[in-house]
Amino acid sequence: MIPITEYAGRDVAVYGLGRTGLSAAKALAAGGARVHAWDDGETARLKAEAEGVNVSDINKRDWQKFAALVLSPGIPYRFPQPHRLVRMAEMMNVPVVGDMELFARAVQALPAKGRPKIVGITGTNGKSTTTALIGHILKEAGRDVRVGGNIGKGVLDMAPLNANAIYVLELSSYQLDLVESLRCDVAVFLNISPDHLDRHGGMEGYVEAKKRIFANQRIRDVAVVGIDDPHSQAIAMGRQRPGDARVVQISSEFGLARGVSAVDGHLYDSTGGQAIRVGNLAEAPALPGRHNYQNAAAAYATCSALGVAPGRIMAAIRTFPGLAHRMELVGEIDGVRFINDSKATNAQAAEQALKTYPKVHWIAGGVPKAEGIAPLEPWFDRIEQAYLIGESEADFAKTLKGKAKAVSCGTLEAATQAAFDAAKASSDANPIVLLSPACASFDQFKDFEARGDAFREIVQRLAASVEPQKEAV
Ligand code: UMA
Repeated sequence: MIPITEYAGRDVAVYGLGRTGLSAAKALAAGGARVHAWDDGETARLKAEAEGVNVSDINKRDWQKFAALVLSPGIPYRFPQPHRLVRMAEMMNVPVVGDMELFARAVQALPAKGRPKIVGITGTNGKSTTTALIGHILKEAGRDVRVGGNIGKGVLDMAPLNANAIYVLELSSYQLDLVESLRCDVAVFLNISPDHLDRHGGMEGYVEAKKRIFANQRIRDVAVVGIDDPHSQAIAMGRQRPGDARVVQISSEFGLARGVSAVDGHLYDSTGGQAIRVGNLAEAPALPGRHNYQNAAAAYATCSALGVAPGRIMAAIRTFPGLAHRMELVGEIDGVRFINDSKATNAQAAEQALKTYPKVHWIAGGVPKAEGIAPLEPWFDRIEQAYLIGESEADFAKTLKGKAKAVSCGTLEAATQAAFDAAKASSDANPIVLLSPACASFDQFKDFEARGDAFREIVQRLAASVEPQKEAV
């Protein structure tokens, strides 16, 4: 834990007691603040209480005494409209901060020589993989590295600050909205496409939130920027004023005269003006597909900026184990491979998976995003059959009608069974059952992790039910 001493002896309201709020409440209390923590959910309150957090209904407290409101990123800050308690804080002149801001200020308060390095990673897709990959490379290179943030670990839950450490932080647009002082030694901006627009008042607000990752960077810092989409390209071009951090452009689509490129998986470093071949990403089994080439290029550029030699980076890229729920192989039964890509909660993310495999038995559906699966039409010819689940069943069936075969299955269990039966019966030599829902999970699961875990368990049960028959034969 990273104790926060900034509010020692003062009262602080903490709202939301998930991963962020719980860790912030504990860190503030450890630093001497009087914490008043609240969550609208009883389960979260009971859990916090059991962990020693002072739970008290901040709706009923005197807001004049609060020195700050620590807001969880999932609670609306500005859009669709500010949460009632955000309005209350603003009315009472109580500053609203996020856990990242508390972390950033704690780092800034250290003497220059005692400050750890901070690597921040944002983007619409690929940020968790890139974050984990950077963490893996730095660890393999013998660095004292800590990985957290949106990837699933509250930043204040991480090991205490020390001068030699490198904090590798996945930053969501929600978290960036609540940050003022964060200065990233290396800021990674992977890509941007419409997502979470309701929380940012539209695309412009979303881009502005993401761009905050560069705030406070200085000339000696590094900005690693993907240039494979128009918004990111404009951002890379716009960051060339005197005093800006050094920009390293990355691409998985273009060979770059200056930058890091990974076209067709061939990783080249031309940051010095001359293209140096680093390696072939085909040797990295956990990083298939063009989107992963972009992630690898970003991780390479970052670790290189932190002084890790190209050969060491490439060796670590080869051994990267991958992340759960992102194109994760969760089983193989009778030659049918099951891929868990539950993290694909929008069409752009699902597109990455569909692009990777020539033919798939595709399980999709849940709570759809505004654009549904229409943007995936160029890849519909890769669908042997779609197995539809959840709230979006009828909508997706309509979009696929006449373009790809689809069956409505209702549940993940029924979809997996049906996909397995059809895949096994197909003439394809290496059939793939792919769960890449292009939807949020909340209609049937707690979150995408629970959905992916459920898929893994269903596959395990299927494997167990198939095994005894084999033995009997
Ligand atoms: N709550 C209320 N009142 C409300 C709304 C929520 O009391 O009106 C309470 C809920 O009851 C719950 C808590 O707030 O107990 C949840 O807070 P939260 O949604 O901010 O979730 P955390 O557990 O703190 O997790 C957050 C990130 N979640 C979101 O931004 C939605 C996690 O990212 C992150 O890993 C974690 O902080 C640690 O940094 C998850 C995510 O889905 C993976 N992120 C989005 C994404 O990647 O697309 C942005």
